[in-house]
Amino acid sequence: TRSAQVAAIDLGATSGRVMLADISRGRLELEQVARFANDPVHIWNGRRTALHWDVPGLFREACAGLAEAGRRADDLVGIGIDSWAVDYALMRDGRMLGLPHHYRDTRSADGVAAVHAELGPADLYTRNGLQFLPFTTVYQLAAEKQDGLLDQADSALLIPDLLTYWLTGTRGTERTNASTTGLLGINGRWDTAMSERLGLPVGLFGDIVETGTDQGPLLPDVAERLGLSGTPHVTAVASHDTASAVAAIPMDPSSSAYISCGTWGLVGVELESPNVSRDGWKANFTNEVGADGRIRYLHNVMGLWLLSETVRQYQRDGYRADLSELLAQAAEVTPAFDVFDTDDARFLTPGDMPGRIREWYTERGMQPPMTRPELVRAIVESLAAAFADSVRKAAELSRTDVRTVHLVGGGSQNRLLCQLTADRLGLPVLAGPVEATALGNVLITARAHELIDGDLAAMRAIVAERFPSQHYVPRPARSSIGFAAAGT
Ligand code: LFR
Repeated sequence: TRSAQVAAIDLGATSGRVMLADISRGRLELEQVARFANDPVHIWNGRRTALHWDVPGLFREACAGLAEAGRRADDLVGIGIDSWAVDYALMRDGRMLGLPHHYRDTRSADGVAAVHAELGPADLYTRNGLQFLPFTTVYQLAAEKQDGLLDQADSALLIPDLLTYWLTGTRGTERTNASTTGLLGINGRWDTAMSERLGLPVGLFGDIVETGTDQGPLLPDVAERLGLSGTPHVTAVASHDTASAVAAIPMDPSSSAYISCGTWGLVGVELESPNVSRDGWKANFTNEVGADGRIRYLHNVMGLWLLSETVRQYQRDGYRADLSELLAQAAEVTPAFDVFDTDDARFLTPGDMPGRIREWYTERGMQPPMTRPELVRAIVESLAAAFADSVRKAAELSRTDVRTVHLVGGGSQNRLLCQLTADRLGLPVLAGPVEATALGNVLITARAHELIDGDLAAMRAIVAERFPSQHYVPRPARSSIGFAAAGT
């Protein structure tokens, strides 16, 4: 086999990175070549201040990373791009119409009301199979329509597809990410009847691009600017970051649940086909498309966002907080409080997270965690409780005999979180790999270039061999703190 490398651009809501992988000759080496903060921007729009993604800045950092990847590689043949889901850029005549809105912007509340006035949540669920999240693309578009901006657009691109377009000039909407928009029917085709009924433009997202499709070489001027003389091609990988992560989880789907824990905690199982049961709808479980046509049957739990926003608030308060220090202190706390409901909508938008958490308790006449270590402990306990709860629900709803729980992503480095999750479930938690998303990304590109072959199971076997997980055994007689009534 040849010696060749592929690069992954992986954009998370908190940070982005460019990774370089050498997957030739039965090897899988992954190296980080760039890492950068993803800092959204608040911009006045004449009526209010809106929250946007700085996509030109992200593109600049990604390009710098690609140039560095090219310098380190001897033969860079492929590039894959993944990011968070649902958000999009409106386009006209090939140009971007303003910065994409951030899914944590508050505008979608109006969109939710407008959509639900026409199609109730239960109807929507039978059509698209998605859990309710107020920022799903369909709601954002409905809000956009009220702004009057939608009329000006001739198309829209999801974030990874936007970067693919800027790199190659090729346009399309990759399937896994298309499945998060709410506009795709459970049958895998755009639900044009629904768009018509909601008064949304039909065909805004163009053709679906199947995962693994070659999107062509870099534009000549891009290749030249980045010094990539071999002119690598861009592959449409499983461009929804969670789909990439799940593709790289070293699991046996018939007996495992997973938690992909970064900014969000995505908790569920992998299925062969969608499950749109009424119970699943009530439990707010989603059917998103995964690599190789699998279904990611999962629920969104708030995730590490709660910790990062808390640390941000402490810093605003003038406390020089360090998350690892706070977590070490939190591990020593004897919890004298109940867990809170991490799914509460008040935690979605940026702001004073410690204040909102304390408010959640006091509203119920409950004793809130007071000190910083107590508050951090409450967050980790509550996330672990929510993870355990969603694992149990996923198992029950899908009738999966879950014996192992895989926890991947940044959260797999949080030892307290992994241990508490194992304790609450009474099941072993296998933690890692940390970079599951980037691994899923590079594996699909490598397969498209025939550097590896095989199905998902074969790809997962490569990950299992090369990235052994850390085992957390449940502690039997732990006096765990209970669920608050409203949290379950
Ligand atoms: C995780 C993720 C989730 C999606 C959320 C918003 O990064 O992609 O899967 O629900 O971000 O796009």
